[in-house]
Amino acid sequence: MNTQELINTARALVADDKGLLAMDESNPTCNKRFAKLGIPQTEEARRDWRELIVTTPGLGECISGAILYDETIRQRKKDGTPLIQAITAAGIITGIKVDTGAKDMAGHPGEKITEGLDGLRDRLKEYFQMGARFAKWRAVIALGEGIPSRGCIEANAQALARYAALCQEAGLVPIVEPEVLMEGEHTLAQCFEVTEEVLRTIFHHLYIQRVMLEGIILKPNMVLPGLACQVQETVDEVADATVQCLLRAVPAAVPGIAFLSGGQSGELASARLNAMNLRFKLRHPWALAFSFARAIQQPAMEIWSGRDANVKTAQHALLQRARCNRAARRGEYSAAMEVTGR
Ligand code: 5MM
Repeated sequence: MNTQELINTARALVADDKGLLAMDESNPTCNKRFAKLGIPQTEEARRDWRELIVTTPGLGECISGAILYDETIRQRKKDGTPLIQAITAAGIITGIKVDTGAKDMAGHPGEKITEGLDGLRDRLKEYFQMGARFAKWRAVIALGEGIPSRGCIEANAQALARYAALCQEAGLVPIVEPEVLMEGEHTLAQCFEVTEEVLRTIFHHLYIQRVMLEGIILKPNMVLPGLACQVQETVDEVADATVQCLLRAVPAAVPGIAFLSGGQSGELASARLNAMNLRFKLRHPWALAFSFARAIQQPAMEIWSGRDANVKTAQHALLQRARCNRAARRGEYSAAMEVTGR
């Protein structure tokens, strides 16, 4: 493990007010999103979509790293250039999703455990040789009657820590992603309590597995009320709760926190990130950044809809959402930016 290289990569991922673009949807997830828009669910269409993204002019001004799926990292542009080459040319660091998905957890109805540790050391070696410099693993925690259980939190935290240790051994910065889901009637206070417990457990296991905290990025959920909760707090209340929770549970040695959007609208995700950076300026030890998939991609995908003629307009929409999120990192985002992009 080259410690300094890992630290440099982790810092670069959150430098210059940039953030990450998650474009690592597995084929079933990508196909589901395509199906809603009438886009063919083929390898070629998935390639075309990812090519559109990584060739967006100016994307590297706002995006520091792109998280790919195994199929994508092996794909080439229509002209034969490897996609990974196009990403590097744009000044973007290549990342790779390495978990093999969240599966039903035995003995724990309604809960999931993320798999993918078997053979991971060899897969990481290959991804590093291909040019990847960071990786991602997502644990999924659902809230509901009697859940999450301690067993589910512990098992997922241990898997995340073992994955992170293997990544650092291979020279890849691990993105540690615990997602407390938005689905449900739970309150913001309940999300806070569960998120804090999950994060504290994860950092305990990262310590046990000897993971160097300066060489990771945390990718958590924001602290939010459930989608079906009667009370939906304001943007500022969400920002305050999220940062308070993170201050309690995330060590200062971690260089960056890059939120997932989790199904929030692009506008809301930007507004909440903006409020965090504005209200807590200089009072948090880590960078507060983004690692959004839907909150960056969705409007562009709707415009593209699988048609070559729409590529340029879709790229414009993609860049606009990326710019809004870069502004949110500076506390300079406003709803007006959604129209002007600046
Ligand atoms: C939570 O999902 C991650 C962030 O995306 P959003 O900002 O849209 O919430 C995302 O990276 C996710 O892990 C990938 O899309 C992979 O998802 P699947 O379910 O296909 O493994």
